[in-house]
Amino acid sequence: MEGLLKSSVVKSIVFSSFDEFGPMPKYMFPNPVSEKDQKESSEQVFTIRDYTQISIKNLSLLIEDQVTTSDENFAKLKYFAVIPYPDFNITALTFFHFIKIQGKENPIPTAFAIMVDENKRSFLYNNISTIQTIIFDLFIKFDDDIAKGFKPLEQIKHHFTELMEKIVKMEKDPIVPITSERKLKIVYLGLDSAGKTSFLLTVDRKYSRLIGLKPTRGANISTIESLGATISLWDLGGQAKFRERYLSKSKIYLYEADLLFFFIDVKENNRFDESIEYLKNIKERLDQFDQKTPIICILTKADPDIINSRKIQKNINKITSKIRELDLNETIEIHVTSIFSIFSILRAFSSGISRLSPNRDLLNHNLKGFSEKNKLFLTLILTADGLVLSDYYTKGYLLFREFLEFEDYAGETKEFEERKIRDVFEISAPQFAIIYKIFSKFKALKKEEAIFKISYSVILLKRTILSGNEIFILILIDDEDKKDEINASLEDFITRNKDLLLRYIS
Ligand SMILES: Nc1nc2c(ncn2[C@@H]2O[C@H](COP(=O)(O)OP(=O)(O)OP(=O)(O)O)[C@@H](O)[C@H]2O)c(=O)[nH]1
Ligand SMILES: [Mg+2]
Repeated sequence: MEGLLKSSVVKSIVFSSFDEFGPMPKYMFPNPVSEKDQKESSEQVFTIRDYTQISIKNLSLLIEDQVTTSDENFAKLKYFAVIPYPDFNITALTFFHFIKIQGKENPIPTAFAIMVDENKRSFLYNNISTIQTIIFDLFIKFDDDIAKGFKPLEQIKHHFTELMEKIVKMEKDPIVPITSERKLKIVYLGLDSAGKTSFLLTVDRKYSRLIGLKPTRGANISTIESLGATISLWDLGGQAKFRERYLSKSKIYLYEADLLFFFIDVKENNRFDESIEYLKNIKERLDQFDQKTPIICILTKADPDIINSRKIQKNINKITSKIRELDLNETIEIHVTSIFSIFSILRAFSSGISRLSPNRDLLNHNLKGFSEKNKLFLTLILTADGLVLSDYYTKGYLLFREFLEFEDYAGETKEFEERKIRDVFEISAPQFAIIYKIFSKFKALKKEEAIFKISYSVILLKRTILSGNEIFILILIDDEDKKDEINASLEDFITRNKDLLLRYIS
């Protein structure tokens, strides 16, 4: 094992569990050294105290903001997160899950961390899906092995050796070189005039350039720096002659894409089949590369003045079912947008970016716990650009809507049920518009905290700085008197989750 670790980017691995004595490191590689040996060592080595500190930090991320759920559901909770440990100059990919052990009443929270040097963390991001699969495989066997109780290190060691063998093998055949920065490739695809360049410019806030937009000739690659990562945006002009080129040279255009946005103009129902054909061809290429690139479908040009019209609603339904036919596993996310509703574009873009975050699920889990505990209706964590890093909303939130009547849904047939789900977007749209307006106002105020009243509800806004990045928390409550209590609990939440935000995508 020591040899494997020496030949790998991975410096150390630790499995911790939360037992009667609190968070404890159970299995550690390499073996912890004494404090004296640590002082004398020229390399970085960990003492039992270091490993314990890492275990405490890991497990507190999982268990502090407990979401109300039954034991069986606990067993289903599995999360990955990339977490920094600045004290040790390391970053870890950590796997959290609960293990059922015979004789113990409750499933035991555990954390398993694979640690690399801080400046080599791109290794974790770039190989994340492969490493995740390796870890999943390990714990299927491991959980079985310890179902009757934890075993001595010698009897359990082979699981971890196997994992390291697989990782070392993977490193010999690197997909992407290890750099100190994560590089991401996002590709925009769709027929000509679908609205790709407009979407991109709206995200980029270059409104003035929206007027007199020319068709994109071939690939237009731009780079943005966001959340510590370099993101290259490939805007692939959609005229037929270009489309053929992307498909035949998919090794250049689609290979290694981290995320794909596919655009369809909702007004052009006579081009739906052509669009679907293109999407199908793209999916085939991705499958050839064995690439599990997330696809976000953007239904564009659903402008506020026409979105509720019969025709547009019919078109949305039609294209949605065509996409679903193509994608039986429903991995493709569908968003409805308009350049006249910036928030619709930011929501869709945020949703895509969040797919690139290994920390998204754990962050959402913790935000849910925090929001439930404080009985909040809506909680958003935003960047200064308005990107939503994490969100939580309840049905109660919809009661705040001041624009529509609930009675429409008196008859709860299945059809109504489905319509209701899709309508959540449309119903909440006007409120999001207000929320974004308030958010922009607050940003301009340059204050740390502010309260805005909108009829019967109160929006509480807070600004915080994480390693030089501004982060905003937006909370919707029904009663201003709850403010102090929420504030206290929020401080706590931010402190505990700041590392998940810090390593959101890079
Ligand atoms: N009403 C409305 N028009 C839009 C919207 N988005 C884009 N458009 C218009 O649609 C036209 C085409 O938009 P582009 O963004 O250039 O489309 P594209 O997908 O980049 O087209 P190619 O570069 O040829 O592939 C422009 O005239 C835009 O102003 C929208 O949300 N609503
Ligand atoms: Mg274009």
